Amino acid sequence: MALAGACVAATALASAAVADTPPPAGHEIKVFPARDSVVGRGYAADLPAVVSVLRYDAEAAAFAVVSRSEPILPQDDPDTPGFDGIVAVNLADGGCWRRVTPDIAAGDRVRIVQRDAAGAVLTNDSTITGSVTAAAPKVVFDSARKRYFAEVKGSAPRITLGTGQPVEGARVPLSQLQVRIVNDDGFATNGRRALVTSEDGTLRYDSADPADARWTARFPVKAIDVAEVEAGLTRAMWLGRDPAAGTETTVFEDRAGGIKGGPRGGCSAPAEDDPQAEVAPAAGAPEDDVPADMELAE
Ligand SMILES: [Ca+2]
Ligand SMILES: [Ca+2]
Repeated sequence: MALAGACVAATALASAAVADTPPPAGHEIKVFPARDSVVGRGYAADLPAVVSVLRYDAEAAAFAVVSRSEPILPQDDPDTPGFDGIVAVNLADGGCWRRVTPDIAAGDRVRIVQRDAAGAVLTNDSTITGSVTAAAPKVVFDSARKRYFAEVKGSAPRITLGTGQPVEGARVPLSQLQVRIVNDDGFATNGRRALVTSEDGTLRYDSADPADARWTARFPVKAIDVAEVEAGLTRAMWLGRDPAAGTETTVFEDRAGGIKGGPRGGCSAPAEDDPQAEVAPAAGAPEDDVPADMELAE
C-alpha cells in the first residue's frame, strides 16, 4: 500500500509540472458558467461520458472535485451530417449533475472522461473555465454621431491556465475574446440573429493599462433594433488558448433580469451554495466514476 501511495504521489508531482493541454482536434468542450452547464462535442457513440468540475485549492496546491455528472451517452444532432457525439450537462435534453450542481466559475477545470466497454480510459479531455464576465446588452445614443450603438461591458482578467489562479496585472489577449448579442427574432441591422464583434462591431479594452481588464463591445445598430438589443442575450466568449483550433470555449451569458445558475433542464441536484448540498452522501453511495489517481492527473 505504501508503494502504491508513493506512486500516486509521484504521478501527481510529475503531472503538476506538465502543462495541461486543451482537448484534441475533433473534440470540443464549451463551458457556460452563468448557467452552470457544459456541452462537449465529438465524443464516441454508445459509451457513457462523465463530466467533472474541479476547483483549485491553493492551500493544498491541487484540484478537488466539486461535482460530477451522471454517465451520459453522447447524442447526435439530427440537423448535421454525421454523428456529433454531444455530451450536455444541465441543459434541456442533457444529463444532470449528481448530488451538487456546481457554481461553475472562472478557473474551474472542466473534464470529460470516456471509457471503453472494458473500462479503460479512452478520452480524458479538460479545459479551464475562462475568466470573461459581461453584463446584459444596452443601447446608447451617440449624440455626436447621431446614431445608436448596442453596447456590452465586461472584463477579462488573466488567469493561469494550469491552476485557474489570477495573474496580477494582466488581461486576456483580445484575440481570444469575442462578444455577441443574440436575439432569435433577428436584427434588421445585419439581417441575422447575432451581432458579433469580429464582424459587426468593435471590442476594446477601456484602458491602455494592462492591469485594467474592463472591456467594451460596441455595435452600430439601426434605431429599429433598439428593443431587440435590449431584449437580447449577451454571449461573451473566451475562445480558448488557440482560437483557431476551436476545441475549448467559455461562454459567459447575461441578459436583462439576469441568468440563474443552479439546476435546470429537469435536473434537481441542489446548487452548490444551497444548504442541502452540504449534506454528506449516504454511506455506501457511489462516490466516483473515476479512480482516485485520475483526480491527481492534472
Ligand atoms: Ca448529426
Ligand atoms: Ca456559475
